[in-house]
Amino acid sequence: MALLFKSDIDRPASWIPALESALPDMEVRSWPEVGDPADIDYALVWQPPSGFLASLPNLKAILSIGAGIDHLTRDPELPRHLPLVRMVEPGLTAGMTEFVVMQCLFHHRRMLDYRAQQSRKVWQELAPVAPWQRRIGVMGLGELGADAVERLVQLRFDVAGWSRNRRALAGAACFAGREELPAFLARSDILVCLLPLTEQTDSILNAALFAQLPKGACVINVGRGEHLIERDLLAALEAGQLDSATLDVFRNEPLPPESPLWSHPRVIVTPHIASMTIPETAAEAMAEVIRTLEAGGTPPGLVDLDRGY
Ligand code: NDP
Ligand code: OXD
Repeated sequence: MALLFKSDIDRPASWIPALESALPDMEVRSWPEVGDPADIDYALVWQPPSGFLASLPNLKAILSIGAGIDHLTRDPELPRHLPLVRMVEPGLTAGMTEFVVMQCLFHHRRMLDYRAQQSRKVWQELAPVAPWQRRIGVMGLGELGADAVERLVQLRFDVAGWSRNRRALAGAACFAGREELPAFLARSDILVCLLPLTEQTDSILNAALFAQLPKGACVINVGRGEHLIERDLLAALEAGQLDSATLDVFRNEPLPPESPLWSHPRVIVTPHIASMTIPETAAEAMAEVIRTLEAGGTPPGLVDLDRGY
C-alpha cells in the first residue's frame, strides 16, 4: 500500500518520518515523487490543485491535513464517492484551544486599551470585569469548539455554545439551530467563530448578526475568512457596535497589503496560525484512520459531504 503526502506549506522533512514511523507497512511518497499514480491508495493533502485527486485512479480515501475541508470541496473534480476524512488530532485541538483562550483573555483583560495607553505613556487602571461577568459565545461545538468551551469554563467565564444539533457541555449553556441564534448572540460579549465553512455558514458574521450582539462586543474569527463580511465588521467597529476583533482567517489569504484590517487599531490580525496540525500526533491519528478504513469501520473525522462538514 502507498500513501502520498502533498502540501505546499507543511514540511515533508517533519511529516515523512512521522508517517513512516506510524505506518510501518505503508510506502510513503512525498509529492512530486508520485511514481505511478495507480500505486497510490491514500492521499494526505492540503490545498491540492483541482483535478489532482481525480488523477489517482486507485485512491481508496482522501485525508485532509487540516480540520477544514473547503480546500477540497472547491475542486469540481473531487472524487466524491471516496471517503473524505478531515484532521482530528490532539495537537491541532490543543493549539486551537490555546489560541482561543489567549485571545479571549487578551480582550477580556482589555489589552488593546492598555497597548493604546502605553503608546501615550498613560498609567491608568481600567475597571476590571470578573470572568463570570464576561459572557463568551462559541459558534461551533465540534472537536475544536467543545475543547475551547471546556477550558473557558475552567477559567470561570460565563460560556455558551451554538451548534446545529443540541450539545450538552458541562458548565456551558448550549443553544442549537437558527431559531436559538438570537438568544445566543444576545449573551455573547466575546463571540468566537469555530464553524466549518458550508452553504449555511458562509457570510454568517455579517451586519445583521453584529447588531444582535451586546453593544461593544468582540469578535474572534478562527473559522474561515468566508464566514465574515469584512466591510460589515469595519462598519460595526466604526459605529461602536463592536469594540474589537481578532481575525486569523480571511477571504483572501495572504491578506492583501491594502486591507484596512492590517492597521486597524481595534483589530488583531494573524496569518491563519490559530492552530496547526502537528506531524507526530497527526501521523498517529491518520494511521488509526487508515486501519479503521481497512477494517471497514467509520473513522473519526469522516466527512458527510451532503452536510458539508
Ligand atoms: P467539527 O466538524 O468537529 O465541528 C463543527 C461544529 O460546527 C459542530 O458543532 C456543528 O454542529 C457546527 N455547525 C456546522 N454547521 C452549523 C450550522 N449551520 N449552524 C450551527 N452550527 C453548525 O469541526 P472542527 O471543530 O474540527 O473544526 C471547525 C472549523 O475550524 C474547521 O472547519 C475550520 O474551518 C476551522 N479551523 C481553523 C483553523 C485555524 O488555524 N484558523 C485550524 C483548524 C480548523 P453539530 O455539532 O450539530 O454537528
Ligand atoms: C484548518 C487547519 O482547517 O489548519 O484551517 O486545520
